[in-house]
Amino acid sequence: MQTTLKIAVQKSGRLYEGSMKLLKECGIEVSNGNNQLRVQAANFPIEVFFLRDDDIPEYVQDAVADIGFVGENVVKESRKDVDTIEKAGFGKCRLSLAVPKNGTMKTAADLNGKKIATSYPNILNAYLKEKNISASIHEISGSVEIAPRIGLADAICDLVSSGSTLFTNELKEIETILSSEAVLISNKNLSADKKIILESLLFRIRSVKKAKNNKYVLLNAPNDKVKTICELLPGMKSPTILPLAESGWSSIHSVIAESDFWNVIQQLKANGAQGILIIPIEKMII
Ligand code: PRT
Ligand code: ZN
Repeated sequence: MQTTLKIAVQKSGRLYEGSMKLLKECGIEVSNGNNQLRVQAANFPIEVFFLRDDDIPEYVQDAVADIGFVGENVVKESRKDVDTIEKAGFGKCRLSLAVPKNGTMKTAADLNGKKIATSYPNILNAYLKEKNISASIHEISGSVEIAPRIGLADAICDLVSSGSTLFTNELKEIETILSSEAVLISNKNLSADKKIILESLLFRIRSVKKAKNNKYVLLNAPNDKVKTICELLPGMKSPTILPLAESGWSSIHSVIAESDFWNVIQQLKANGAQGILIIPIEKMII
């Protein structure tokens, strides 16, 4: 029988879409039409298990699933014995301390002697210990942001992404304890067969991520500016230069990092580049 790798994905919630989209971008077809608990991919040796996110670290530790997509925040809080092998590039958020907007507390040190509500007691406890802050932790499982208003706690420690929940509840962020995103975790004792499938999946995930972080750039430049412009475009190896039908002009093709994008574009224009096209890359294999 052919080996399959069992991958845990959040059944519904904030990580479901991102996980399924990443598998699709990796060319893996998974249909979850009937809201099933487990589905075999059509064209890759993996079987997807749909689970609650909080259960994923334990299931991966216990080899119910071999690997899984889950928030780093959940992995750290659960303290399960699993390997974190790759950042997945979605589900970004931060675990932060927040206090009433109009109160007197301004820094984490002001939390000494106070009560903090959170769903992340383990991470918060480790942070308070490290910073030598003596505060009590009140563990609640949901709607943490209303705790100060109803007198349940003085401050909160909760996940933040846009900040609008804090804003609506008249809270302000005073410290980030953890920056988080979805990660791929793995059981520590995968068989050799499963490791091979995992390597192949990782190769695809990395190619997709690399492509997202880079753009393909095409531009025209007068020949006397080609050298200067090429120096601005680091490229994968070196840029491709092709002569244009119009004499004295060339077309330059290269790849630039998303993060350099606007800086480089300004400099290219300033150096005589024209007709600049920036094109998304679907997969990038180096
Ligand atoms: O049912 P199940 O147990 O599987 O799901 P869940 O309800 O426990 O989790 P879910 O779907 O809410 O979140 C899954 C994961 O998404 C989290 O563990 C994080 O890794 C990640 N994530 C990313 C977030 C957020 N962003 C986020 N903003 N998880 C929760 N939030 C909540 C936060 O708790 C707060 O209530 O959104 C609110 C704040 O959002 P902003 O945009 O107003 O700042
Ligand atoms: Zn959950």
